[in-house]
Amino acid sequence: MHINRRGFLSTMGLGLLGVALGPSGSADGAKAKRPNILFIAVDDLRPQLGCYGHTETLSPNIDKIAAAGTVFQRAYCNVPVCGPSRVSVLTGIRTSSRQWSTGNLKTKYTTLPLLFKQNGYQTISNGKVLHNMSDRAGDWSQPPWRSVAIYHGKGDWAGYNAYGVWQDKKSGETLNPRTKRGPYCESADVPDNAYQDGKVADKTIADLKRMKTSGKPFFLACGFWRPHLPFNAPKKYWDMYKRKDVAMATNRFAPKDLNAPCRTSGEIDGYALSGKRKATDDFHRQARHAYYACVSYVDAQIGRVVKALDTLGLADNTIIVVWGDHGWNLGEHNYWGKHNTLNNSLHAPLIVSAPGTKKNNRTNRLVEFVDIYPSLCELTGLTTPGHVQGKSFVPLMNNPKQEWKSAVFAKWSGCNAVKTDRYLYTEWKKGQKVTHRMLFDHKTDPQENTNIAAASESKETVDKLSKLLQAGWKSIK
Ligand SMILES: [Ca+2]
Repeated sequence: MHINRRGFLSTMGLGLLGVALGPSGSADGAKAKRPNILFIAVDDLRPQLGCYGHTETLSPNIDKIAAAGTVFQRAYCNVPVCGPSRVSVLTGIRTSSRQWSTGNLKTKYTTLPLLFKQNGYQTISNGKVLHNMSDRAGDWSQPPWRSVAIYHGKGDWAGYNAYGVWQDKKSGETLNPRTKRGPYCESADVPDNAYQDGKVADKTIADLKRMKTSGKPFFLACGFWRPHLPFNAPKKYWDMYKRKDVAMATNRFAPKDLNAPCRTSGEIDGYALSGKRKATDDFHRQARHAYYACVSYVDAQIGRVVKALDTLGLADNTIIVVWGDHGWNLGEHNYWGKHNTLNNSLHAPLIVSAPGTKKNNRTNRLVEFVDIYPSLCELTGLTTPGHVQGKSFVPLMNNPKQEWKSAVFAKWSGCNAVKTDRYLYTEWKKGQKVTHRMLFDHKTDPQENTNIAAASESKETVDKLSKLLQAGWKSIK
């Protein structure tokens, strides 16, 4: 048992384990009832949620978790793509866009699930947690579980469909001629567990029932596949929205004076019903409608899991973390995807509820995904390993307005970015020479419609932010 006494006591001071300790307040009591963690990852979920003020999207179950804890209103991923972002969360290391698995990290590290496993937790991985199922499979108490062994299979629609990705026969008649994949969205009239996320919820609920009687604390990771492409969700979730009421992005153009190699991937064009259609109003409305349906579908699965937690009497001693692995552009700048350092790609949802912390809490302070690892250590009284490159955000869960990090950092292929209270600045370099810059003033231009990096009045800001990028995350307190 590696309890850091100082960390434990400071946690006690915040009253975080007050519920867990029981009337005796003894350390043994805390040891016996160390908080569980329900760790919910949602693929490609941008903060398109009611609790982030997006009331056009229906997410009542995530909003309920938010009401019981803290919404990090300005949380940033460290890499805007699935695999590397997930590696950064589960290792606490600032990854690059090439680090799709933990295997090529040079730092010596213990992953978050391994740390919990070493400290008496049952660690479970259901659905998409790390990008590859085999990555650090031994760090979990049981082999990672997915409803199908392989997701990124090769072959045509029939092969994909075998994994339940598409459920509607019409999808099989609507293939992308190049990839032979089905449409980028689908609204089959099927039950929740016809698609993978319903199965992930079923498995997670079964695990909760099993763990209720095991007597051990758990770190239960539950990774939902939607709203990642293809935007497939049961029809009933599409029916929650009226197409005509779905608002399109108001900035369907490239940022003015962009002059930088900022783009998005062609991922969506690997599916049918995309391509040239992307510029049309029909597509903009349909794609947003489809994304919202997927958000509501996943939200309902999260609701089922949280309800089971409650019914089983586990809720009072369970920390819940909900995070999307990065943001997404839903037609803004005519982008459909992530893969750049625009705010829409880097800004991601992060919601944490923990026993003994403030409810209905929200903070505007800047946090980043490498901060999740040390925060979970603090909330459970474990020592944060020395390799971790983040800072615990737990103090913000009780005092959301206190002084905090003045900047957070992100990397993408060929560039580095820094987000401060006011600005988001990106730099591309060849050797030591800066080749391109991108600067947005979020105070005057939150939609990022004008790159002001080359403007003469930006010179002082650019110099300052360039130096900050050079100094890096270690220079930030
Ligand atoms: Ca993702």
